[in-house]
Amino acid sequence: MAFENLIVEKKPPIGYITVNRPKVLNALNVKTVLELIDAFEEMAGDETIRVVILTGSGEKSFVAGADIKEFQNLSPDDARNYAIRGQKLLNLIERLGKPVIAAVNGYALGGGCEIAMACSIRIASDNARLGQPEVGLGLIPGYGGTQRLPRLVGKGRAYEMILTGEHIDAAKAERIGLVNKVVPRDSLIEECEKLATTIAKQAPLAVRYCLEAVDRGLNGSLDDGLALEADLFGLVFGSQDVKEGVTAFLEKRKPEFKGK
Ligand code: DAK
Repeated sequence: MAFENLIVEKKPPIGYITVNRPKVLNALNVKTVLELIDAFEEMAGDETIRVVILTGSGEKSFVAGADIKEFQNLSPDDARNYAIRGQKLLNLIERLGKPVIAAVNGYALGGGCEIAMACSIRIASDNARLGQPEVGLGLIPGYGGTQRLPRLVGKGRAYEMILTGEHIDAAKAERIGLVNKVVPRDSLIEECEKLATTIAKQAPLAVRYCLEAVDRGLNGSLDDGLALEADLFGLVFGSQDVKEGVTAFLEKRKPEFKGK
């Protein structure tokens, strides 16, 4: 599949999606959102890909938000379609069935911060700056920022970021739990690859069910989440991988998981 605004690579078990509009700091126009949907669907359907790394081109930016130029003549109907497309993309990332690591290599603002929050794990370079500046444009976050940010950092800190629109640096983002880890810019992708490789060694079905249990569980009550965990725990016991994992441990060898 050919992309105009993305670089998409596969080095199994890792898939790489890079937003490639460095001149506008990788701002997301409609075409890029549509291409991201295609690229993530492609990664979801490829069994050789176990973890996806999402990043931005250039030295300065992960994604500096939605492309503000496209907001100029947006009708209410356009805005509605805009929202539907964006939600489709972010839900796809969050429910891909395989982990997505955001390699936050600079500005992650507005829709950029929201995309990073839909990823399973965020690793930031030391020059990263994150924020939800929408109120300064007369907007509110529209790709889930009002929902995912408080879930990650708590209500007070989320209010502070959303209501002031201020950017925070990588160290603060790590301190409040918005990113998992901060690493030097030059080793960002390498650090993400190390993490991806460790995850890719685990049983694929178990990884998928863990993602589902955490993601769906967080959206409901504790009782519903525990019931879901029990169901998935039962389901995973029907897999060949659980037999392989347990047998390999007892035979003191490395397991060979098949994802079945
Ligand atoms: N859109 C379009 N162009 C952008 C851009 C953006 N978000 N961010 C940067 N650029 C462009 C700049 O216009 C500039 O272009 P030229 O002037 O060279 O043509 C180029 O990128 C370089 O940017 P700067 O010259 O400004 O670079 P600086 O280093 O001085 O500043 C900056 C970097 C990131 C602090 C600054 O560029 C900036 O503040 N950018 C805007 C960041 C921002 O406000 N982002 C949030 C956008 S609002 C919705 C769902 C979601 C959303 C909306 C609706 N619905 C459900 C309906 C999402 C909204 C957003 O993301």
